[in-house]
Amino acid sequence: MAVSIQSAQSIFSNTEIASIVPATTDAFYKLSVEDQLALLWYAYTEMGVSITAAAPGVASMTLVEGVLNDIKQMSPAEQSKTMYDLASNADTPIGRIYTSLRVNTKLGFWYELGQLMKQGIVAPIPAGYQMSPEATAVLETIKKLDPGQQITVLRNTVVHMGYDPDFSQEYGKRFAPRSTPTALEERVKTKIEGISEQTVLSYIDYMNAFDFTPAVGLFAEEGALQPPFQKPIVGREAILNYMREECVGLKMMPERGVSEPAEDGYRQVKVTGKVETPWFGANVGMNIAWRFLLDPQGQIFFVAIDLLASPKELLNLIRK
Ligand code: 45D
Repeated sequence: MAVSIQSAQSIFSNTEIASIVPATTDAFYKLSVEDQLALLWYAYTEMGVSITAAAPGVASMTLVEGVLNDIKQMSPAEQSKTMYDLASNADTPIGRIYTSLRVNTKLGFWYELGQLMKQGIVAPIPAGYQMSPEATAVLETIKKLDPGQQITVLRNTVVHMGYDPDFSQEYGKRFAPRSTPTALEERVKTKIEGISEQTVLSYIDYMNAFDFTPAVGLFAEEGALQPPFQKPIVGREAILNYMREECVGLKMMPERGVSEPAEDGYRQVKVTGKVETPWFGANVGMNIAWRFLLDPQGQIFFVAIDLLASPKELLNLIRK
């Protein structure tokens, strides 16, 4: 059987991913919009981990200052309506602006709104609001997740708000801003126990330096990158746009891995370790696996990034 992106998706298929995250996200979407907003508020304020002060720096907040100022001028009822419209994907001017934003800016927007709600400048969730039993159950599930899984659920809900029928989810067709890579003298070389494949080591080093052009150069022309719970992003240009949009500020800390020959001269490599987001820094270490399939030239034909079910999966390096 020839190697394809589809066949590559099942390398190291015994990796246990945190499927509780998409399951919880689906349960969330079945709730009323009022319940969704209240649940997010309780989850966010009671989560036990908080956003680091430096975080909004990755968010290009100038893009949303106008919208935030407009919201501040509104009556409390209009403010609540604006949040309701965003969460229910209503076709409004703010909904359309919101959808065009990068993920980090969407998160920054809600971070600001959350601060304003705490200060009483934006309408809070009404005191004494009673969530439905279903919403209470989803909230309880979220509270029991590990912090890396909790913040992934929150992020998912924020990403899906807003409205735009013409918006392209295809990264290849979107403009993505560039950022400045870390200076060469400030870079640190990664070591991964059990791994000597230069492609894999360079991938981590370039990603940690936010040097996305050479990082993408490690991929085969039609190579693919599959983020957690998403479809593969195929081709260098699309991957580059994705990285520019979503990978600035990430800290990758691979710990160990295995490498073994695969069919047709390919090689499969699994690496486990932690990833930190600029939003939570060292407060939240996400347990991650990278499953690489390298082609005979040593280029990345496929890499899946998985959010692991539990910390014990960090040690699951069985060759399968
Ligand atoms: O509605 O190698 C209120 C890739 C109430 C790339 C609120 C990767 C009302 C390749 C509370 C105000 C990227 C795939 C809302 C690796 C309301 C690669 C606010 C992996 C919404 C390793 C809510 C990277 C707020 C990974 C403020 C796994 C919520 C990155 C804020 C994961 C939530 C990053 C935030 C994650 C969540 C970041 C800031 C999961 C951030 C999550």
